[in-house]
Amino acid sequence: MSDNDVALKPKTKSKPKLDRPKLYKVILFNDDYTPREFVVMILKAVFHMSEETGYRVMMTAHKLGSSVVVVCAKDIAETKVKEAMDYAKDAGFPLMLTAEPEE
Ligand code: TYC
Repeated sequence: MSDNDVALKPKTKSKPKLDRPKLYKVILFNDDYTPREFVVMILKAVFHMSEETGYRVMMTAHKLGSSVVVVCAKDIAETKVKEAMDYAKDAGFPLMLTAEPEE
């Protein structure tokens, strides 16, 4: 190898791929006691849904047992779940929401 030659080292290290942070689903569960209008009010206040979207999501949970409300980052999902359930608890309703990681 002369002085001008550039020694090309085989690349042995590869950059570790950074995993994208997992997304979380906020799930709304049906119950027999929380009034429909209260559920819609929560969906509007906490999740910024329109009346129509809130009504549709509420009715999906009412008919099928549960409904996905939103998919977002873990901390946002958990904060919204707490906010919504705190509202319900204060009003004396057993409304249930959870934040679950997406597969
Ligand atoms: N099932 C309730 C009722 O008939 C309404 C309701 C809908 C409650 C959706 C919770 O996630 C829910 N009053």
